This record gives sequence, C-alpha cells and structure tokens, in this order.
Amino acid sequence: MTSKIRRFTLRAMFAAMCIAPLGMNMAAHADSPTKIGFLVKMPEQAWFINEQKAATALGQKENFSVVNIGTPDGEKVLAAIDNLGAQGAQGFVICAPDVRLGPAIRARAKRYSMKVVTVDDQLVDSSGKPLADVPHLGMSAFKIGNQVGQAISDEMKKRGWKPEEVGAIRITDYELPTAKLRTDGATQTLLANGFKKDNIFDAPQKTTDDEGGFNAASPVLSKHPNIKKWVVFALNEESVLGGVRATEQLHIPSADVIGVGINGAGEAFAEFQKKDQTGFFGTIAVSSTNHGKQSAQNLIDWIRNGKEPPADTQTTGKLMTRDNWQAVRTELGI
Ligand code: FCA
Repeated sequence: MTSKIRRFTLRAMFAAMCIAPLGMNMAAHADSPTKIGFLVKMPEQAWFINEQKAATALGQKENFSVVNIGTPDGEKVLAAIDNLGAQGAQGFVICAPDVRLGPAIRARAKRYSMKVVTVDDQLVDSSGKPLADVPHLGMSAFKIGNQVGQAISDEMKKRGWKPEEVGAIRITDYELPTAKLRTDGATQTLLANGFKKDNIFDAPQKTTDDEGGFNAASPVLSKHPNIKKWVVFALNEESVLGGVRATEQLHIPSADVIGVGINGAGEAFAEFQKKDQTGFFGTIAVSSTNHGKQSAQNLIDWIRNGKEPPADTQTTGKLMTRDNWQAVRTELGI
C-alpha cells in the first residue's frame, strides 16, 4: 500500500514536472509580444536611425518588439535573417544594401516562414523587375526629384544666375532604381527651367553617403575650373553635403553653390544651424518617422490580422531650408 501511494505520488510529481514547463512555455508564448526585425543598409545614417526608432516606439505602444540590425552587405543580411529566425521573429522590414539581393532575401525569409516588407529601396529580381509579392513603402522618387530641380531653379533665378555660366554636379547611383528616378526627376525639371544640358556633369558615387558624394564630386570640379557657379544634387542630402564639401575644398565661395538634397534628417539640421549659410541650400524633407512607423505597422497588421499591405506606397516631401527647417521638422514629426 505504502509503496503504491509512493509510486502514485512519484508518478504525479513526474507528470507535474513534465507539464509545468510546457504550460509555462505556452503561457510565455501567449504573453510574449510579436517580434519583428528592422534591417537597414546604413545604420549610422540619421534617416535610418529615425526609421528604426519610430518602429521601436510603435512596438512599445502596440506590444511587439523590434530587433534593429545594421546590414551593410549581403552576408550580413542573410546572417541577420537566420538570427531572426532563431529568435522566433515573424517577419522583418528591410532596406537592403543591394536591391538585387531580392530573390535571396525572399527565399531565406521563406525558410523561416517570415513575412517581408521593404522600405525605401524596393527589391528587384535578376532582370531588375520589382518583386511584386514583397510589399513596398518608399518615396515618390521622380516627383521628389522634380522638387529638387524646382528648388534649384528658383534659387538660381533669385540669385540672378545665367544658365550658361552654371554647372551641375549630378551625383548618381544608377544601380539603385529609386536613386536614378530621383536624379532623373531633378534633371527633367532643371532642363524645363532652361538649364543647359551640356553643363550637367555626372559624378557616379560608390556609396550613398557624404564620403561617396565627396569622392564623386571632387574630380568633376577639378576638371572644370572655368565654371564658377555650381549646383549639386543627388539621391540624398548626405551625398549632396559631400559634394558641397568638395566645393569648399576647392575654395569655391558658398554664395556660388546651390546644393539641394533629399531626406531631411540629422545632417541637414546640423547644416542649417551653422552660423553662416553654406553651399547646402536646402533639402526635400520626407518623414523618416512615418516611413519607419508605417512600414512596421503594415508588417504587424499582416502578421496579426492577415491583412496584406498595399503593394507600393509612395510618400511625398516638402522643401526645407534654413528659413523653415524647424517648422517642417515639427510638421513631419521628424
Ligand atoms: C535611400 C537612400 C537614403 C534615403 C532612403 C529613403 O535608401 O540611400 O538616404 O533617402 O532612400
């Protein structure tokens, strides 16, 4: 009898030991917030810092956690997806270091049944066509480029510059479709406003940051010492700032330079706060906060409610200069 009771007690204890961790696990799973990744190509750039911050803040409000990862090359992207898979993440937002990684990224996400949405840079397949089944949110690139061209043209007129005496440094990245659309848009508007086609010089950049802009612009400036007035444009303000720094290096007076960027993030704010105006005239500000928040929201709604995000959301921008930057910044919640 006693041995029977003991056996029973032992069995019950054993059963309890087996069930307890299982039960705890299930409870932990039900309580633990949904987890997503937010992968960006340049984690040091203010634009991407803002996006990740906004996604994280939304997660705190809506009970999901965001794993922010910097993925400057293809290997890091794949390692990050593996890492997210191991952590049980259910999806990720990505701005990839190279949009042609599209099929590889999609395949790796599928391995872990993770959902993917892109932000800023849309993934493409091997023939350069956008991946239609990966929802995207990005700038209305060509239109924002048009705004860059208009801002430059207006400022040229205001300064009374004659088109024949002005050169343009077009800092380009033709491997990245959104970048090409932006500089194409700016070019179209400049030409429509009477800019001389022959005075536009291409400066291909290796990286889409200040250094990339500086290195691209310097040789173009050196090659044309006869041109005294310059305008500078590119896919983003970091690159334009690099171009403006190159004009400073050659002692071109800031009054003879009109640089207009795109983004409206930390570096532009720092530039507007300098005591004297530099060659950086302005930037078309887009809300990085909104990009981060909305792309994360789209992904979460997809994971939680099965609501597939719109295939392609395009955002708008607003000219920001020294005169209005604080107001625009507040308006866009940057
Ligand atoms: C690209 C650029 C970034 C930002 C983003 C919206 O990824 O590299 O600077 O402009 O598009």
